[in-house]
Amino acid sequence: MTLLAFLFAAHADPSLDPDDGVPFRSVGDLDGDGQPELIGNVDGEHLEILWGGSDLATTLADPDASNPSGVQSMAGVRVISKDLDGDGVPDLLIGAPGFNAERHDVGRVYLVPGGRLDASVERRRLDSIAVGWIEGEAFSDRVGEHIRVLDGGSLIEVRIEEGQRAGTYVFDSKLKGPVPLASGRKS
Ligand SMILES: [Ca+2]
Ligand SMILES: [Ca+2]
Repeated sequence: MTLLAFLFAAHADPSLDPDDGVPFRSVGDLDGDGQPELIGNVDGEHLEILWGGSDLATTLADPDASNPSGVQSMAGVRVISKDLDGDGVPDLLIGAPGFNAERHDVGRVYLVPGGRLDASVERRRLDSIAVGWIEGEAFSDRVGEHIRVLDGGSLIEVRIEEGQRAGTYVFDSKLKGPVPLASGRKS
């Protein structure tokens, strides 16, 4: 059995709870061929999309991978798959709470429209395939650790657990470019 076949088989096993550490989870059919795709982080550094019904994979490279600290962004520790722009194709919200920029663990949430991806794309940097991202600003904001989609997909909620900025921040789901945490509606 190939690795891909194993991963698909493991995902199909109903005794495995995807919230309980299964490394790959289904994100729906991104390329419209009727086969659902899987997403996961195989090596701690790269997020992979495995294309259903094929042996093809797309690597979404972590912009932090070249960070001299060697600390990775944990991209994909949270992934939400939902059609946010109403084109019928699932879109991906990808949490990367360990993203560093100049400060440690500011975190990001990337929005990758499903229609931007297909099995012919072998490798992209996450920040080049995303149309926008919410970005933390201060040490240990860890944006992306807790994310939810609200109001049928029109809003994105980011929750910060600890520190001065603790609370929930709500954003319009039409993200464009970098969106600072402070521009969210705080509650
Ligand atoms: Ca597919
Ligand atoms: Ca969509």
